[in-house]
Amino acid sequence: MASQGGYAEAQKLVSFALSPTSALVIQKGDITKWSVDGSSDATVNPANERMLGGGGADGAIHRAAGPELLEACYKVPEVRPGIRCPTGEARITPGFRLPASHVIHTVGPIYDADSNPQASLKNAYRNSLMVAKEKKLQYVAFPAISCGVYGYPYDEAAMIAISTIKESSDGLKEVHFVLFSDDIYNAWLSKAKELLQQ
Ligand code: AR6
Repeated sequence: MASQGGYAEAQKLVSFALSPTSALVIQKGDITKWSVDGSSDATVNPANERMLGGGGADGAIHRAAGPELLEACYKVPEVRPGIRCPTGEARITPGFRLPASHVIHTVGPIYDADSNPQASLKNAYRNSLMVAKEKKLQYVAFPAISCGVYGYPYDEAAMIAISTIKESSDGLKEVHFVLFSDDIYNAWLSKAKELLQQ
């Protein structure tokens, strides 16, 4: 584990090696401000199945990206009436006015309504990483998918998020978690120490 000074201190940024060529970075902050590279990076949007915006991080991402993002979302084909991205799947659009060049939209489970929320949350992370790799992106930032409106318990979500990234990050340089609140940041950091430190 290496913690860096300056900006890193302010963002409480901590990084963990996943392999000799890839790292997991955990930081506090606002995901709408995040970028690393500007041409090969993506912000993950915790969307809903309609994929036309909403509250929470989804609303903030749409406001920061501008109305072009909603136009791009409308162009994503529906797989069933009104549904562009079923739970656990992922779709990609440009990032428009966001600092990151792309947005990967994924849909996590509604904790109390999903028959297998663990599998759905794992799929949301795994399919987001797969989409990033298909586009040859190098840097991806996730918020705590399903941990807001969708009600997923933080500790359980942290375990699934970090273990899935550990299994599926080959080919990416850095996977970031940009976490809004202290309690979620602390849950992620303690789970990363448990799962990633030798
Ligand atoms: N940067 C980083 N994290 C954020 C930000 C931000 N700017 N804003 C909120 N969070 P949520 P969900 C955190 O509710 O649970 C939407 O209406 C937030 O504190 O955004 O997957 C969609 O349209 C929480 O920890 O997503 C869906 O209908 C985490 O992001 C539904 O909410 C996720 O909270 C999706 O619910």
